[in-house]
Amino acid sequence: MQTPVYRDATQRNLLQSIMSSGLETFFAESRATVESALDELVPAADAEPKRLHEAIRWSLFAGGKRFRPALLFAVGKIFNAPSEKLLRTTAAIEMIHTYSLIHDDLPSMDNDDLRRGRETSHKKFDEATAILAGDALQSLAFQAISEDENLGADLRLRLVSEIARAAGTPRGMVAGQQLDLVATGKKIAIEDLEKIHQNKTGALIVVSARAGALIGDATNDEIEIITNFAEQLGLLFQITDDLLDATSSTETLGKTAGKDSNSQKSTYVSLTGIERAREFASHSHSRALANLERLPRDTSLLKDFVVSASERKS
Ligand code: GRG
Repeated sequence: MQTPVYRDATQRNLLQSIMSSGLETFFAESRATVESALDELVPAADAEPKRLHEAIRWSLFAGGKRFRPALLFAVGKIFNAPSEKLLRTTAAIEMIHTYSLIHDDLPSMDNDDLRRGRETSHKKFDEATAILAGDALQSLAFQAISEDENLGADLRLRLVSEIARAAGTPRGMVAGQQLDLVATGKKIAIEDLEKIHQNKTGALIVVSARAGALIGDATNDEIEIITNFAEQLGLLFQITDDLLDATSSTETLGKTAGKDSNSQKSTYVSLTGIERAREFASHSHSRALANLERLPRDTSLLKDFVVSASERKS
C-alpha cells in the first residue's frame, strides 16, 4: 500500500499556499513541503540498515536550496496541476539530485570534504556507505514515482522514462559528468563546455520543468516552450555556479570555493574570464525570459525564477 505523502491539513494547507504566493515565500513553502514528503518517502534513520539510512538523511536534509522541486511546483502551478500530483515527483527529483552530489564528492570524482555546509557523505561515514546512499536514493526516486497513486499509469511511465533519460546517458547527467571528467585539465571549445553543462546540470533542471508541464497536462507546444525556457535557465544556473565558485567564499557557498580552478575544471570563467562569463549569463537570462513571453499564461513566478537564478549567492 502506498504511504500517503501528505498526512494532515497542515501539509495540505502548505501545498495550497505554494499555489498562491511570492517567490521568497514560494521557495520557503515549497522547501517545507518537499522536505516533508522526503521524510515520509525515505526509510527512518533507526530502520535497519541504520548506517545507510543515516547517511541518506545526512545528505538529504543538509539544507539544499531545493531549486528543482520549486521549479517543478512553479511550472505545475502555471498549468493548474493539482499539488498532490506534483509532490512525489518533486521529491524524486531532489533524491536524484542529492545522489549526484554524494557521488560527485567521492574521492574518485571531485574528492570534496564539504557539501551543503557540512561534511560530505564519505567523510562523515565512509566511501562504501556514500556510494550505497547515492545508489539507494536513485532507486527510491523511481519507486516514489512508479508507486504514486495520484498519477495515472501512463503519466507515471512517462515521468519515469523522462527522468531516467535526464539522469543517465547518452544525453543526461551521468553522461555530462563523464564528459566533464574527461575535459578536466584540457582547454576545450565553449560549445563543448555548453554540451557538458546541458547534460550535467541542465538535463535535471529541464526535466523538472517538463515534469510540471506534463503533470499539468500541457499541450506539446507549451511543453516545447517550457523546455526551451528551462534549457536557458539551466545554463544560467550553471554559469552562475561557475561565477560563484570564482568569486564567493566557502562559508557562503557551503561547499569549497575556488574548487574549479584548483582542480583545473573547464568552466565559463576558466575559458572566457569573469566578464565574458557574466555576458553569457546575461544572454541566457534574456533568452529564458523571451521564451516565457511566448507562453500565453501567467508566467510572473517563472520570471522571478530567472532573476533568482542570476542573483543567487549560493
Ligand atoms: C556523479 C552522476 C554524477 C553526477 C554529478 C550535479 C553534478 C553531476 C555534479 C555537481 C557538480 C556541480 C558543482 C555542478 C554545478 C551545478 C550544480 C548542480 C550545483 C549544485 O546544485 P545546487 O546549487 O545544490 O542546486 P543544493 O545543495 O542547493 O541542492
